[in-house]
Amino acid sequence: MTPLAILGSVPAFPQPLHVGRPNIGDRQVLLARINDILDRRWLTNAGPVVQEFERRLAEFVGVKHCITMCNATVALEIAIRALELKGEVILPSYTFIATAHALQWQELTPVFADMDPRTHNIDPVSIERVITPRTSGILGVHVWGRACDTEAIESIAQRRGLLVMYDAAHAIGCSHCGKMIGGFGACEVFSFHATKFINSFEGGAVVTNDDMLAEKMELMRNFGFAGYDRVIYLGVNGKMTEVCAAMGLTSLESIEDIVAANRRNYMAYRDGLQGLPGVSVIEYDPAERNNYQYVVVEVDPEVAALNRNELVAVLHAENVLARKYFWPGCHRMEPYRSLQPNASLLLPMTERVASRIIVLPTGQAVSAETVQVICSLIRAALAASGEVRRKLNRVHPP
Ligand code: T4K
Repeated sequence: MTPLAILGSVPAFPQPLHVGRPNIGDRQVLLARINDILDRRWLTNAGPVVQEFERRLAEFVGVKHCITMCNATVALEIAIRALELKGEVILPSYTFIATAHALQWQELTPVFADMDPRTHNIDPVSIERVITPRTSGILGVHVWGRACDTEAIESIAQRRGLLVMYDAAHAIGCSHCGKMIGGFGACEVFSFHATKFINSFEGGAVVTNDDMLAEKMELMRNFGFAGYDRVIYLGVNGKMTEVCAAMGLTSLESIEDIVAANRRNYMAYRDGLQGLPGVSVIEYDPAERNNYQYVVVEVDPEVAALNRNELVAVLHAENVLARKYFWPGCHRMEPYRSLQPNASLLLPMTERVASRIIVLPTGQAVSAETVQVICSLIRAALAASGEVRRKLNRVHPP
């Protein structure tokens, strides 16, 4: 039986094992690109590397326009403003806090809809329930890279005269009904944060097929400048730097290797955790393109021998820094918790699922052997659940 640190053994890993260790790509290619940037002395403001990254991203996703930004949060803010969303915008509560903040930051009201527990994505039925005369749009999120029900969302939007955009921070390299994510709604937003599958250190992009919207966002990310000394919009500084684009481009060129590593780890987790009552690894549709960047485990506390929080405590003791994304849901974080104290009444599935999720380490920095060790730790903890629970109750009394 695998010894457990929570019960007094040495931790399985001497160093912390993070969920989001960055994938680096070809270091020599990256360094050569950075050298060129330094030689050119053109460091930001839509330089040649940014332009190439945008062209290659648009090609990869199959859209007309790609506008890179300094991060996805600013990209969301610019897209929301360019679409002229007003009043209330409906989004899932089960997302990273940036989705809600991007609305609130502009003094719009984020209205939280519940999730479909089978997909973890926004539930179209719940969207219908929270539409009011003040609603101007729907901001869907493709959680874990699994697409929202875009058909249902777009049909609601058409019927009710709403705009639709998507937060696709998790979804570069994924498809829906055979079409790459990036081409749905009025526009979609990708994140290239260091912890993302494709990274540009920090970075994001809005992709769209709408020429006017693209032009507007391009101006908005550069203070609204339409030429020397001529400002035609309220703008901000949302630009991506050349060095970030160099990293992004290099990362994009390694996409197949990164997906292969993610997929290998995902399969190893699935095999390693198979047959454990109440513990399931979420599925990715094999008929679609997936990036497998998140390994997400759902723990049913009524069936599994330990609950989610207990398993996370066991893993942290082993230096496996598993995460509880996106617990407790945006509606339970500030300022939404104070502004909308009753939001949870309409979010039963979000509350239920958010308390069951564990996200496990993966990516190129994690080997298949490491995955096997993590799986045996989970198995061992569940097998010794009585002892583990007693120990945890002593350390953190319930
Ligand atoms: N929409 C959605 C749906 C999102 O998930 C996100 C971001 C956004 C919008 C906004 O995108 P950006 O504005 O960030 O482009 C992390 C990321 O920071 C965040 O980008 C991501 N979602 C979210 C899901 O995860 P944290 O605060 O939970 O973790 P963080 O950044 O501390 O990193 C996680 C672990 O990775 C760390 O414990 C250590 C390790 N790590 C981190 C960094 C930065 C490394 O090993 N190396 C690194 O360089 O948010």
